[in-house]
Amino acid sequence: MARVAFPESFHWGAATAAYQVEGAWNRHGRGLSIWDRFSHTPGRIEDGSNGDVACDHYHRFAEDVALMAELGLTSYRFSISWPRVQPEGRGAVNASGIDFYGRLIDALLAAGIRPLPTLYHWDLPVALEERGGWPNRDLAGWFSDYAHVVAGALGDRVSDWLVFNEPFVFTALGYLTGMHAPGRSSFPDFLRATHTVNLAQAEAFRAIRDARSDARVASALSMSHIEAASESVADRDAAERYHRFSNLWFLEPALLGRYPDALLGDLPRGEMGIREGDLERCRADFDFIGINLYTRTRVVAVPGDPHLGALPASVGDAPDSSTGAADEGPRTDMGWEVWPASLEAMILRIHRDYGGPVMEITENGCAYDDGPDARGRIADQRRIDYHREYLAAVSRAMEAGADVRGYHAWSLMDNFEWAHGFTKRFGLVHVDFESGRRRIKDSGHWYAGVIRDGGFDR
Ligand code: PNW
Repeated sequence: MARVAFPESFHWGAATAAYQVEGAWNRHGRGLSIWDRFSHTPGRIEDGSNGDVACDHYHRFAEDVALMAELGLTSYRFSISWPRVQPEGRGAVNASGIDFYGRLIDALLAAGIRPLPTLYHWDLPVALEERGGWPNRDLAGWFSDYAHVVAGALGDRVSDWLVFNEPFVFTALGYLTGMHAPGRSSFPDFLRATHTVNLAQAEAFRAIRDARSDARVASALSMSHIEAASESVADRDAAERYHRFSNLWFLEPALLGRYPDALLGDLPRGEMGIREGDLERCRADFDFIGINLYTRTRVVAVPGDPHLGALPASVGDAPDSSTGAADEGPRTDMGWEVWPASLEAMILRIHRDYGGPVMEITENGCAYDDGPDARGRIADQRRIDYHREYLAAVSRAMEAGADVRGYHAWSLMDNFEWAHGFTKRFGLVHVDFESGRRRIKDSGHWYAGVIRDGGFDR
C-alpha cells in the first residue's frame, strides 16, 4: 500500500449547477431560461421531467451547506442563474436574485467553505434566445454587463470565479446536435456561437477584474484525453484535430489570441463572424484552468467529412457494450468509460503545452443508480472506486510537476441530469426526489475521510 497525499492548501470540493439543483423556477422574480422551455417541450427529456423543483436547493441551501460542512468540503462550486439576476437577460436587475446568492455565499463563508461561482452553466434567459441566442454576437456584450452586475454585487466576498461551464458542450449540444437547449442543429450557427462565447468569455473576465482587481478567474472546460482508435496516420491526425477542437477551442483564444488549427481547411472567419481585432478581444489571461473530465475519447478518421474529419469511435456505444477487454474500462450509467489515466494524461498535456499553468479539477464523477437499502444506507462502492482512482491520477500528475490546486466531485448531490432528467445519479449525497430528503452515500463518507486525512492509502 502506498499513501496518496495532497497538500494542506488543496481545495476539496463538490459541484452543482443552478438549473440542476435550485428549482424555485418562478420564485422572487426569476425569469425563464432556455432550459425551462426545453424541459417543458414534450420528448426532450428522457423521463419527461423538468427542473421546476429539482433538489429545491433554493429553499434548502442552508441544509445543503450544513451537509457540505459535515463532509468537510473546503470549496463549493455552484452556478449563478442569469435569469434569476436579469430576468430578461439584459437591463433590469432582480435584487432578490442577487440576494439569494449573497445569502448562499455568506452561509458558505461562515462554514469555512470557499464559494466558487460559475457565471454561466447553460441557463440562457429565453429573452436572449429570442434575439438569436449565442450565434448572435450581441450576447457577448450583454453577458459582459451581467458579469459586471454579479461581480459588482458579490465580488467583496468572492475571490475565485469561473466564467463558463463547458462552452464546447453547450454550444455543440445546443446548436449542433440539438440534444440540449435550445435544441437547434446547424453547423454554421454552432461555429458562430463558439465565437460569441469566446468573445463573451474574455469580456466577462475583464468585467470581473474591473469589479475586483485581485479576483482569480478561469473557465471550466470540458476535456477528455484523446487517443487515436488505431495507429494509422489518418486516425492519429484525426485524433489530434479532435483534441484541438474539443479540448482547446475555448482555451487558445483566451491564452494565445488564436483559434487552434483544428478544422480541415482554413478557419471560416466569415461564417464564424470573426471581425478585425476580435482575436485580440478574445484574450483573457486566466489565473487558472478549470478542467471537467469524466472519461477518455478514442477518435477515428471520418473520410469525406468536410469540417473535422474526425469523430469519437465510441459514439452510439450502449452502456453494456463493454467487451471487458483489458484495454477497456467498465462503464458508468452514462455509458462513459472509467479510465483514470485520462485525467493524468490530460493534466500533463495542458501542463506541458501551456507552460505549467495552475489548474483545478472543476468536475469529475460518475453516474450509478445505487439507492438506500432497508436501513437507509447507500453502498455505492463503484463511486468510491471511481473517485479514488481518479484522485490517484491527479496525484501522479502533481508528482510529475503539474500545479493542480483543487478537485471538485460532480456532484454534491443527485440532481436533474439535463436531457436524462432524474434517471442518472452523480451525487455523493443521495436525494429522494419525492420528499427532497438528502442522505450521504458511502462515497460521501469516504470523501469526508479523504478530506480529513489529506489523502488515502491505496
Ligand atoms: C457536464 N457529453 O455535462 C456538466 O458540466 C454537468 O452539468 C453535468 O451534469 C455533468 O457533466 C455530467 O453529465 C456534460 O455529452 C454533459 O459529452 C454532456 C456531455 C459532457 C458533459
